[in-house]
Amino acid sequence: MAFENLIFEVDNGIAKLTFNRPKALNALNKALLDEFSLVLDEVQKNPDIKVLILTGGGEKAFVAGADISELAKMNPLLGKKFATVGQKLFSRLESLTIPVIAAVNGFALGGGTEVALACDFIYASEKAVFGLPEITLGLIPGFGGTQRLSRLIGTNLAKELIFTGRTIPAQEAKEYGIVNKVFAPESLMEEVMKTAKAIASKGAVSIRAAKEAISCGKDVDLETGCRFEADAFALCMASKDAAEGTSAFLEKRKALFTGTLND
Ligand code: CO8
Repeated sequence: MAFENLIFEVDNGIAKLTFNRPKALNALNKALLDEFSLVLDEVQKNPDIKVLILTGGGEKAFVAGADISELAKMNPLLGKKFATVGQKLFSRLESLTIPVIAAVNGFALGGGTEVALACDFIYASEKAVFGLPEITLGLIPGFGGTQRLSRLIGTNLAKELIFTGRTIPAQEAKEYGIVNKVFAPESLMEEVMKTAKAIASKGAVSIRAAKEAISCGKDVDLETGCRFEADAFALCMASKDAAEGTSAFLEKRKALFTGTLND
């Protein structure tokens, strides 16, 4: 698929979406969000895609936020509409059944941090900078940032960052649990690919079940979460992967997963 603001590639079950407006530091304008939505349609339709990676084109940025030149022209109704479009899109991203890794290679500000927070986890370059600086524009985060950041790092820390608009380097983001791992810029994509390949080599049914159990369980009490887990576990037992994985262990060989359910 050819796009004006994105590059979308699929290779051996691993899809990579590169935000690609380097002159505007990959800022999210309306056209880019429309293309992003088409990519999510494709990812949902294509069962061969096992992992999705998001990253930024050019040398400096992952995504430097929503496009401020578009925001500046919005009235309240258009602002609400744009925020809702972005929120729905990021919720769709978050609820993809396959794992999504954010490879944050530079500035991830405002909408850039918000899109990364909607991924399953974040690997970052030492050059990456995170933050929700909307307050410095007289705004607040509008693509889910007030919600996802506070759920991830706690309300007090989220309030401090959002009220001050302070941006933070990758290492500090790692200390807060926003980022899983930090790498030298030249190793970032190699390390992300290593993890993506490791995930893609596992059974797609159990990866999906694990993601659903964790995602569905995170906002409910432990007992309800454990019920989700038992149902997800039962789904795995209905897959050829469970038969293959357990037999392979007992036969001391490498499992070959097909990601399919029993006939
Ligand atoms: N929108 C539009 N253009 C941008 C953006 C942006 N978010 N960020 C950078 N650019 C453009 C600059 O205007 C500049 O363009 P030009 O060369 O034509 O002047 C080009 O990218 C390069 O940027 P800089 O020259 O500023 O590069 P620096 O290295 O000096 O600085 C920074 C890099 C620190 C990242 C700086 O560009 C910056 O502060 N950018 C804005 C960051 C920001 O405030 N992001 C939050 C935006 S608001 C938001 O994300 C809200 C999300 C929810 C919306 C809800 C819907 C209503």
